[in-house]
Order: sequence, then C-alpha cells, then structure tokens
Amino acid sequence: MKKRIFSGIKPSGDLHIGNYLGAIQNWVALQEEYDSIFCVVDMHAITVPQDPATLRKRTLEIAKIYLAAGIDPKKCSIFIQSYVSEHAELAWILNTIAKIPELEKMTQFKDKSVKDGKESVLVGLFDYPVLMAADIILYDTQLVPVGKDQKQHIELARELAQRFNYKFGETFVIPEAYTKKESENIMGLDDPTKKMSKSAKSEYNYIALSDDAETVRKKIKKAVTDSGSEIVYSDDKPALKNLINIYSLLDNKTPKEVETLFVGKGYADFKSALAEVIIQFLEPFQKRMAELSDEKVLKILEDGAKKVQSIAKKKLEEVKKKIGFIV
Ligand code: AQP
Repeated sequence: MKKRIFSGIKPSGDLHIGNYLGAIQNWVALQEEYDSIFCVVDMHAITVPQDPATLRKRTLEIAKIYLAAGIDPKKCSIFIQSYVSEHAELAWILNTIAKIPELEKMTQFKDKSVKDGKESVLVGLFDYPVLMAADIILYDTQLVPVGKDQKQHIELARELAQRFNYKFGETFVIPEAYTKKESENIMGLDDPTKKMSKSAKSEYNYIALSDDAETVRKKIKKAVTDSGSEIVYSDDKPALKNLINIYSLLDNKTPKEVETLFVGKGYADFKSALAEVIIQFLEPFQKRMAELSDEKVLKILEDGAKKVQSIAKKKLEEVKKKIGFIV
C-alpha cells in the first residue's frame, strides 16, 4: 500500500514562486511515490472576503497551475474542496474537541488581531485551522507537503487526530508535515525577513507565476541585497541567500554550484542571470497553462472529486458512528 499525501492551496490571490517552490514542486516529485490528493481549498479562501466572480476564476486558475506544473491527474486526485461536503462536516465535529486557546495561538489570527483588533476577526478566519485539520485527516493522510508557515497547522491536525482517537478509539492516522529546508520559506524580494506572500502590499515582494519577462527583470533588479559584492550563500546575507535558493531550486543546482558560477562576478551579473533562470521556468509553464481549457480542467476536477468522495464518505461515517450519530 502506498502512503498517502494531501495538500492544497487557497485561491485567494496570484500564486507566486514561493507557493510553487515551497509546495507544488514537492508535490510533483512526491506523486511518483505516494497516493496523492491535491485540493483547491476554496472554503479557506472565503475566510477573507472574496469577489464571487474572481473566486471562480482563481479556483480554475489554481487547478491549471497544478496541471501545468506537472501534477498528473492519472496518478493523483485533484479536486475543489467545496465539491466534497465531508470536509465541512468533519470540521464541525472537530470543532467540538478543539479549544479556543489552541486557535488563538495561530499566526494568522494573531497577526490580524494585532493589525486590526480582535473584534474585526471573522469566525471563519479564527476557525480555519480546524477545517484544515479536517481536510488532512479525512483521508488518513500520512504526509502533508507544505511550506514552513503551515507547520503550525499540521501540529494542530496531529493534536486533534490524537485527541479524537483517545476519546473515541483509533480512527485517524496522525499526519506529518513534509518540507524541504531550501524551499520551505522563500522570503519576500523586498524584505528578506518576511516570507513571500500573495497578500503582500507591494508587488515587488514576489514573482507571480503569471509575471511576464519584463516584469521579472524589473522585480529582480529591484530586489534588496545585502552589503558586500560577492555572491556567497550565508546566513548573515539573508537577501542573497534567498535569491541563491530561488536560483538553485529552479535551475536544479546546489547553492554551492550557484556560488561557483559567480566567482569573481558581482550582484548585477548574478541578478540578470537569476531573472533569465526564472523566465526560462515561467515561459513554458505559462504556455502549458494557456493550453488548458476550462472544460478540460473542470472535468478533471469532477473526476478527482468522485475518486476522493468514497474515501471521505467512508471515514466520515466511521466518525459519526463513533460519536453516537445514527448513520
Ligand atoms: N514564501 C513561501 N515559501 C515557501 N512556501 C510557501 N507557501 C506560501 N508562501 C510560501 C506555501 O504555499 C502553499 C500555499 O498555501 P495557501 O495559499 O493556502 O496559504 P498561505 O501559506 O497563506 O500562502 P501565501 O502565499 O502566504 O498567501 P496569503 O498571503 O494569502 O496568506 C502552502 O503550502 C504554503 O506553506
């Protein structure tokens, strides 16, 4: 029996190379070895206000990104979260064993509370880590390939699965996060102390997967660098380290090999080479995306939902029986 992985991305903004390198690139590699389930988590997206037409468009776009990146629907199940209502049902049940302080610890809730005041936080945003726990444990997931920012949520999923098992008997597999050191936290181009983020205020924070060549060149040229002039991979040069990471992950080289390529050269040479590496990745990727019709993608998503629904239904039935519902 293959081990199972599950992961998803929310259609709440333009995806960037941080999302690709931190999550999707690993999914593509893991799909060969694992029983893989990948989801477009639209129910997570609505935890912040969304324009309905934009949400629909972005949901399809995320699925196209998965496919253009190399996720193979013959090997994996790809679906839209809201197609499978068991996610919401299990989340409700898990709400009855989750504790308020556990959710108050979550970074997104804390950030929003500090920024805009606790009274402005919507219940959905506060509670979404429980929905994420449900997404994961519904499928007896063993491994969850994500970026570093999501590790806190996997911890909660583990905790809730263990708590349920303890209260009602062995039911859920305890999942583990899967990250890779070089890609788990791609930092903002404008600020290497914060992660690259789709909700960043400035577009100079990220390279979007939809950026054209000129935009990439402009953004990389503007990216902040550290003092000095040599191309060295070191913790005390966080901006450069981040750029070298991006280069090495997209060009399939180790950071050492990238350093060696630029011995005796300066930031300008390095940055223009990095921009070309990114463009060489993005152009064929965008071409593959453009070739995917909405109809074809919708069919893949419907087929994916059918495949996972039987797993979800069975697990939810087991849960309902255990807690005393008549099924
Ligand atoms: N900077 C990053 N480096 C590495 N991995 C990252 N991920 C996100 N940012 C980085 C990973 O990408 C996946 C996307 O998940 P998501 O869109 O559901 O949520 P997110 O983590 O909240 O992503 P963003 O881009 O930061 O969006 P906003 O700004 O809307 O919150 C996850 O696996 C995540 O770890």
